[in-house]
Formats: sequence, structure tokens, C-alpha cells
Amino acid sequence: MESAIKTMVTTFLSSTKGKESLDSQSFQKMIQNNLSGMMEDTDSKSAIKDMQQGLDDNSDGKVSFQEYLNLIGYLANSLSQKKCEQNSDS
Ligand SMILES: [Ca+2]
Repeated sequence: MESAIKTMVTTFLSSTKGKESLDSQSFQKMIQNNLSGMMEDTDSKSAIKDMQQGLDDNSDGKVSFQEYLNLIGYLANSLSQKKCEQNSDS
């Protein structure tokens, strides 16, 4: 658990390259390098762009740490729902 949280934070920090937020290019790279196993359409630039716009609460064209956490929350949520479905099937 602790290592997962550390990974989440260090992945964001290394992806922003010292900036406060992820711009389009670094967001795309971060998704493709880290989340292609968990997310669909990670090889589609337009799908990633749509995803970025969906996360961009303050519409500044960048993904802040808080907005990134929303993505993680969304992925964790869908993962837990998948697990629940698998458990109820068996
Ligand atoms: Ca934003």
C-alpha cells in the first residue's frame, strides 16, 4: 500500500519534469508508459486527449496533481467493480 502511494506520487513528479502540472505531451507519455495494461485506447492520441479534457476540472489544458488523483480514483474504482463482478460470478 505504501509503495503504491509512493509510486503514484513519484510517477506524477517524474512525468511533470519539475513543473506543477502535466501538459498534453507529458500526460500522454505518462499514460502510455504506465497505464497501457489497465486502460483501453492508450495508443490513440485522440482518446488520450479526450481523457485529459475530461480530467481537466479547471480547464487550463493541463492535468494537475489533484486531477491526476481523480484519474487514479476512477481507475481504482473501476478495478474494484471488476473484482466485485468476478467474485459474484464464482
Ligand atoms: Ca487542469
